[in-house]
Amino acid sequence: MKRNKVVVAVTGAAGNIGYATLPRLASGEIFGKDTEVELRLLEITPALGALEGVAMEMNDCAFPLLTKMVLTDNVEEAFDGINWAMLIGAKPRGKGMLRSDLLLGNGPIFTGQGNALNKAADDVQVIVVGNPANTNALIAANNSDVPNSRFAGMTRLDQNRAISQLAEKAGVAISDVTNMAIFGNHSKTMYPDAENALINGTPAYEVISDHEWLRGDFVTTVQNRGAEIINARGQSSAMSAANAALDHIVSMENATPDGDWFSAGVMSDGSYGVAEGLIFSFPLRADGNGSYEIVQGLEISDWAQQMIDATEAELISERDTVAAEGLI
Ligand code: NAX
Repeated sequence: MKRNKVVVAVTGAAGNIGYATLPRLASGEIFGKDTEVELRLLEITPALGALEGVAMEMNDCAFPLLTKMVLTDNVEEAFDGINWAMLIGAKPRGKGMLRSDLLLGNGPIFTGQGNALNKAADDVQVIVVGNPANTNALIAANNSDVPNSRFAGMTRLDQNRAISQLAEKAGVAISDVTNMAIFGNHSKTMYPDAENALINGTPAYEVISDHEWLRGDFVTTVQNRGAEIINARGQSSAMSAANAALDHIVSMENATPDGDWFSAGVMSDGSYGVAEGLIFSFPLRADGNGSYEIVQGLEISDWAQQMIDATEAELISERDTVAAEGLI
């Protein structure tokens, strides 16, 4: 999509993922070298000082395309007239916290932000990164007049992780791996679908003869990669998460190359038998004008169906938890 100017809100802009996101948004790499960028940087009040520091660094990058930055703790101001919302800010999962605690702790952030998105531009698109991303996106969508199809929960990092694993195993370049779908939740139940992935146009299952790996370590490595990075780095993925969120924007802004697809959690319309109304990751194709379709007709083996059923069950339970609290 060609624009002269784009206005992007980034929540949690002083956080780790925000720090890795902002320079690339302003560099021209995401929206093109002819598109001016205005940034709305939202933080909680105690983090505004840190945000000032990030903004100083952004100024010191002297990006020619960056026309304006608004630093605020007011969500209405942050979302007024925006074309893209990157909802990154959320409370982190503390020690001993259950996933349900995280859901209920972060839920109210996304009711308020969903509501404030009513002030956005008519073409606004939303990518939710803050965890639990799928259900946070569901909460935001349910609390907003913006059409449901504009909300996505990020599973692009999982897609990128899966592509990287397949490329390494097959000994090919990253760009040789295509058609990598993630089904379901951004969580340990997600299903990275190698059965429909291609390597240089050939099914991954033909190129990689180690099918035990494809159904075993490949899946668990992708599912557990976030935890593995925390163990190694002492902090959760930030550079790769920022990169994935930006990849998502590029994929939504441009027509998907022929025959390929990308993944994001979007509102289920019942495709693949998934309960309607969940934010569920599917293979998608974008038309380059702000719309996408869920790719239909992929072959799903009995084993894959069990994986999809498990991640669907988790998302249904998350939905029921937030519904019981009146968040949707
Ligand atoms: P940080 O803790 O470094 O930064 C989060 C920032 O959000 C903080 O600066 C905080 O002040 C701000 N914040 C909190 N509540 C806010 C609110 N109501 N409005 C605006 N800002 C608010 O975390 P970071 O490493 O940047 O991660 C951010 C989120 O991404 C976390 O929820 C994390 O779990 C999630 N992730 C999602 C991934 C995905 O693939 N979907 C992968 C990476 C990451 O784990």
